[in-house]
Amino acid sequence: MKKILVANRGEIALRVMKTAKKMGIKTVAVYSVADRQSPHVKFADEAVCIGEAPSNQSYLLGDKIIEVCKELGVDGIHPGYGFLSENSKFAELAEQNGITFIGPKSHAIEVMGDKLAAKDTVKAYDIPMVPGLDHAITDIDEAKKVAKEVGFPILIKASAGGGGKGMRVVEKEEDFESQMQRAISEATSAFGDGSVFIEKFVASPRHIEIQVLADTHGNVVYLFERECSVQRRHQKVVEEAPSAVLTPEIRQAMGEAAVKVAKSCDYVGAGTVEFLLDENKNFYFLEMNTRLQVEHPVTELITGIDLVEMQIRVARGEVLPIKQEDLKITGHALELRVYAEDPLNDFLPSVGNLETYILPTGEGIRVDNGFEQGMDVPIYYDPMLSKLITYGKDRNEAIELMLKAIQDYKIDGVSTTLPFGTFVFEHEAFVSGDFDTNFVKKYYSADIIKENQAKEAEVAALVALRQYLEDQKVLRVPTKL
Ligand code: MV4
Repeated sequence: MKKILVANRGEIALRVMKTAKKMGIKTVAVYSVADRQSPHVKFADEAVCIGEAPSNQSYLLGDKIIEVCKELGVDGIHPGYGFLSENSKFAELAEQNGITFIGPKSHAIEVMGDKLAAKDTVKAYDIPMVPGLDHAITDIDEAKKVAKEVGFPILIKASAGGGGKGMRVVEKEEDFESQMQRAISEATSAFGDGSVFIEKFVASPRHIEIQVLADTHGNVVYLFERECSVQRRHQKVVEEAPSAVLTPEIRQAMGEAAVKVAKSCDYVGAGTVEFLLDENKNFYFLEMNTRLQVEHPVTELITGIDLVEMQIRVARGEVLPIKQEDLKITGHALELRVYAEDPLNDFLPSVGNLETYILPTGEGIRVDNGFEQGMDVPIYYDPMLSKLITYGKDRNEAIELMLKAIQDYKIDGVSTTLPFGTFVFEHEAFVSGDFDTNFVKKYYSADIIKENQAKEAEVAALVALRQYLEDQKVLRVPTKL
């Protein structure tokens, strides 16, 4: 593989190109007119404008991207995350044109993109799953019977959904039919597929996911877990590796289950198997994400493995150079997603110009960033500016480093999730490790950040006053003479 096109933008496009460059592989960027001045365009060896700002006129134009590959002699496409990364048709189109899709085969993408097909595929592999119905509801009486067996509350999920879209909790039997009808019509309009199924509702789960790597020779390894329980409305904000609560035994059991999930769909490349962990530390398979994830850096830091390098190597047909017994966890890593969103105003996107934009630096600090001072944050895409990542010898050290790095990250012109990060990393529940996916709902309100900011302003005023009085003393000296 001599030349890779990165079919993405922002921090992940840069992240992929950095590894390609390290491996001596040429890089091609594609960009929309809104991203003309973006760092990923400047960093690439070649760059091609593929259309207007809206992603359906640029980053989602699979045919156009394949055309660019053919014109420039590209032999591999890295899709990053989002956009075309989990589009099985695109993966297939690339392969049909003799270009390697750096990711799994279209079959694996397709199966894992459909929750019921995924459950069906892993069924023979003895993977723990949440009790419920393993096929789409067609018979209401059957569904009601299963709901009563597993016990209310239950959760209705859309088979085509993912990331929480199209889920409905049903508290009691009387509500079952109406909620099911709603779920079906929501799923039909959102995904063009009205298949829904039911599961027992796990009320306070932790979200734990396992990173896997697979080659084309049947080797699969797991690179331990990431915990992503701090999220709001299914949007992750803080991730860490390892989880504060997994024992070595559960870690191994989850890791081995994840490897089986990967094997069940002949997975190739880097993938993530999501699990729920309940209060009694039972874990259940949820779904598999067939891409490199946003939060992959925390795994890289605790394992010392460059996941993008591994993706490229297995895409070239190489045998995985790592064995399970070579892998171990060293230290602790945290990630805060820095979004241009206003945590004081319901996390609404806060677009504008990055008047000040200065990144924190230092040992144990990594910033996967896609912006520069002076740039506008475009309204067309996900408003994530960067990922702030810290690595320490243990969890407390990573937390301390993170709090300092947030202080040193200077952004003016837009509101960001940085103050929200301070709230999380100072919170007793986070620090102690006693939290679940309800963390934000349970503890967060804008008032807490406002109070913190008022306190900080008070401290700043006191510091200024003391300095003023000191200055006065010095200035008075000559008049005394
Ligand atoms: C669940 C659940 C409770 N019980 N399934 C949300 C996203 C999708 N991947 C699955 N999700 C959930 N499935 C059962 N049977 C709770 C969630 C859930 C959740 C999962 C992971 C991370 C954050 C979450 C927030 C709310 C609900």
